[in-house]
Amino acid sequence: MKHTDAKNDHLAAYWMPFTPNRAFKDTPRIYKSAKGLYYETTDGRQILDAFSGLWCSNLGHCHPKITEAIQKQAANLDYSTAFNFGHESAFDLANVVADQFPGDLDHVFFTNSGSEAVDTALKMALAYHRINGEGTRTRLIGRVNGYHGVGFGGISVGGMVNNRKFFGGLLGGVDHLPFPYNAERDAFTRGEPGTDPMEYLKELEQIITLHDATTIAAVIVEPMIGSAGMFLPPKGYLKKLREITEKHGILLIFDEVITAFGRLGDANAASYFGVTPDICTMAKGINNAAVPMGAVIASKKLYDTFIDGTKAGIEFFHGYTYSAHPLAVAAGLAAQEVYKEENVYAHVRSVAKYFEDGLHSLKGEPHITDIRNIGLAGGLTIAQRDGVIGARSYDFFLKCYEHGIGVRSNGDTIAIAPILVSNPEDLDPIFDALKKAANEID
Ligand code: PXG
Repeated sequence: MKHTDAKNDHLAAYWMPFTPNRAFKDTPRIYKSAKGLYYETTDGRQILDAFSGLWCSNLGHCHPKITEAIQKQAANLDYSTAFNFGHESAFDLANVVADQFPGDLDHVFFTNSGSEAVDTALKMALAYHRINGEGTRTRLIGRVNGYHGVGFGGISVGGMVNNRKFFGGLLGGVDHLPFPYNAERDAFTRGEPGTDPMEYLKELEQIITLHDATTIAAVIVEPMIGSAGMFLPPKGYLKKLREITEKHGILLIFDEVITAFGRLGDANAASYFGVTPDICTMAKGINNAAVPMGAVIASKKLYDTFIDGTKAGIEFFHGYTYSAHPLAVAAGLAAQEVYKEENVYAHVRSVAKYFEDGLHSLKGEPHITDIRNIGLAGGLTIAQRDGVIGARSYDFFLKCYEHGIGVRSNGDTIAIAPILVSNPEDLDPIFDALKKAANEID
């Protein structure tokens, strides 16, 4: 082993993602097992998972049905290429997923992560226009503070500064819509703020005028803003966005990597908000994150354009060695059964108000300058200490962990995403820990 001598030096070889490596390796937090709502650490502590892993373990950890499905699949068909070959269960999962999306969102393309799903969706949009005889439509529009994974496409349309600024020129021809939330006015709103959505969307009309609609391929947004700290655009924003994009022949992509499969109390945000985009991305909850998986669902119109527009051969030059990996698919089919059998979406609706009240009861606690919620997703803003972004919210996160609760800090925010099968009594310890953290940090 190359690293042996210094304190915790055996941790050095692993370059950890999105982690302050130096700080972590000095004071590591290492999980050794998980069951239901809890992780167990190597030092024997039970941590209540108030972030569903990373917005993904929606049904709790090591669900026996999902574990069994993966084990069986591993012993029966460990791998099958998806290029020119299929396995039955991939078609089954595509049907189960398609049945849950509204309108003519009918055709599912499998990937292995949300980032791959986003880049797939962007490529689909560009290729669609080209096949459709509108090859001039190459511009993409994202949003300030948007998170669309870490591929070059995703960070180009994404709008979180640190995820972009180190990485060169990115994709050309990208614009960003304004962040659709104003903390001064909207702080402590329950659910969606009531602002006129055109306050934020008039800029889309200006971008369309500036570049001309015939140059714009797609707009991509998170229907619920996740990574930036759980924010909601105002009521009616997504409907208005649909109207404007449709009017100009611009494809609308919802990045549903977090919102698909129950987080809002519905199968996906498109259903929840009653707005049907042309493409949705998903990942995470699709198979409870037990094996890496993502997917893109596209409208019939889009799919038919590819299929009918190609005389022979491959219609979409895109795919991954592990697309529709049998273990991921097996986990997906099992997870989808559990969502149904345990009536998980309705359960989220039934506890959402309790969650909302519990979170908003923290108003007035030290350092908390905003509280937001929808379904079983919550966000807090923590006042900056000495003008240093994220310093106090990181302490807040560490303090929650000391109290046995796993949440997430990002910039000056704390996000809370309880496992979707949580009951009110499982949520109370989360509120207690948040309150203690607010009172115990400087
Ligand atoms: N789109 C959205 C909307 C996401 O939330 C991705 C794409 C990328 O998925 P992969 O599977 O490539 O990681 C995500 C991922 C956070 C946080 O702090 C959220 C994600 C990832 C890391 C941190 O909220 N979501």
